[in-house]
Amino acid sequence: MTPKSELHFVERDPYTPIAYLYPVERVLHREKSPFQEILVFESPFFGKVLALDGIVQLTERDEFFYHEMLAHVPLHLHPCPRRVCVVGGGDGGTLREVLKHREVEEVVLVEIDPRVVEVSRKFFPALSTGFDDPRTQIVHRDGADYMVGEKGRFEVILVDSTDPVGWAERLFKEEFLRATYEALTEEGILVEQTESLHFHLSFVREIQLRLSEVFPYVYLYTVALATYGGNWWTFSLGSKKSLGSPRPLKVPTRFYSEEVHSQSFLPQELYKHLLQGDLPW
Ligand code: AG3
Repeated sequence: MTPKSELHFVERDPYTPIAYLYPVERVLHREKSPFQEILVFESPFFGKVLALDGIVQLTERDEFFYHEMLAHVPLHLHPCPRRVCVVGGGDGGTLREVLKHREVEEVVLVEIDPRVVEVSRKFFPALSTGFDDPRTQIVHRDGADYMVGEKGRFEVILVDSTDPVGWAERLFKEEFLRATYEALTEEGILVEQTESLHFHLSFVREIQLRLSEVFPYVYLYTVALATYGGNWWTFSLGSKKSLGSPRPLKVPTRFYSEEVHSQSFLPQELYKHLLQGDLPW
């Protein structure tokens, strides 16, 4: 354990029943943007860490688990994802994964806070590789406002948001989900990051039910993460068409694979109980 005198970062998330303590080697950056407090620090095990308003968004050590799962599950399920929208994701991690797909011709990154993009460029070069790709368009707008104007434009929409409080809250409301439905093409797929199955169970259920008011086919898949509070992290997927097997693995990955893909969906029985609201925890 680290001695008491060392500097620590304490993540105190009001929606998480425990706090996480990260030893801090160095604070690399700290600012208050018009939208949030942005903090980058170096931690011995996790490497560089990005926190927004005191909540850890990514660490160099485990970011790829989350970003690969958010991007590659839907991108391997869609027959030909040409145009993709990433809502949030200003660090560029999701964008990096999306751009690995050769079918992708255009990615619109809708990030409300330009400072997150700039901070990522400076401190997270391994994540921000896609910002200058000719297929990338960066739009600094509220994702919920942006989506309303788009009709039949995207094959896949990925919501890489912060927790569903503050600016991100609207991204989980029915109005936004309906806007994404309209913004998707005929076989379109939406995925939202939807928090922890341990700590935010009723939220996960609520989103699943809300999604099924809008999309005919709704699914839930998960990944185990080292750093997000609750660790058993969920992704909620809405699709206009019923989904089958994924296309064969198309891209280089560190974690995602065809096997990981098929094992990531919640077992039927658990899923049924989740929807019924009677999971035994
Ligand atoms: N996605 C962050 C997910 C939410 C983190 N929540 C938490 N730690 N309580 C955005 C960052 C990765 N691109």
